[in-house]
Amino acid sequence: MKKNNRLILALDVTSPEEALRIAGEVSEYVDAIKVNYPLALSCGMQTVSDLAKIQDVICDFKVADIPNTNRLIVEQVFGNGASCVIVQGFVGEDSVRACVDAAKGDVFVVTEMSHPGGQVFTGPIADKLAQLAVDVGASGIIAPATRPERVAELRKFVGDLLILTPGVGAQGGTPAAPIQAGADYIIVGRSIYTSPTPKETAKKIVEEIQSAQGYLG
Ligand code: OMP
Repeated sequence: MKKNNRLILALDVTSPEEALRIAGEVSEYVDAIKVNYPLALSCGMQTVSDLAKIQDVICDFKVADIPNTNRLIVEQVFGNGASCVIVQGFVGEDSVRACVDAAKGDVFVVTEMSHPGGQVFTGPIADKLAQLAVDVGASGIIAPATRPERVAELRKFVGDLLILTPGVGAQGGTPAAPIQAGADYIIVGRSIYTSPTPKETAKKIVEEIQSAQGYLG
């Protein structure tokens, strides 16, 4: 996955026309497009293949099953042109390892989730989930932009693995704080795809990321 803008679009829309229009509009400002169930279930995996012609696609299916089922899901993800997949770590090392073994690209493991409920169950085990990502050879982790201090703490466990941080904008996080805390990318959905001017909004977010990088020196 390229690292030009450090912005990933979470394209949680439910029409293929809207998905392709927004993806095309913002393409110069994003490094990848994240597809979750709303788009995949409404438009099918053909939309993943179509989007993959524009950008790297991350399938955010939060894969969370036994190893064999995980393998079958991950094979479908990469067989349809995606470059990355997001999986859950709480199902255990064997299940996550099955994803890494089946992947033809990057695997990212969810740690502490960004919403308030993420602090209840995922928060207390997040350090272990980050360590699991390292142990199985994943490419990186998902960490909460809504709690930049947790991004900084999780960085200590994952070394130079990638950290992707959702929760910017609609969930209250800012673009700058997670970058300053050590994130590699921020993930933004609603703030961009509900904007009347998605391209302008994406450009502004990238400028904020660049200012934060400047602040880091
Ligand atoms: P917005 O809140 O609209 O910017 O979208 C955030 C996107 O990131 C959605 O697609 C969520 O499913 C996803 N996400 C989180 O919001 N929090 C998490 O802890 C993990 C994810 C994710 O795995 O991407």
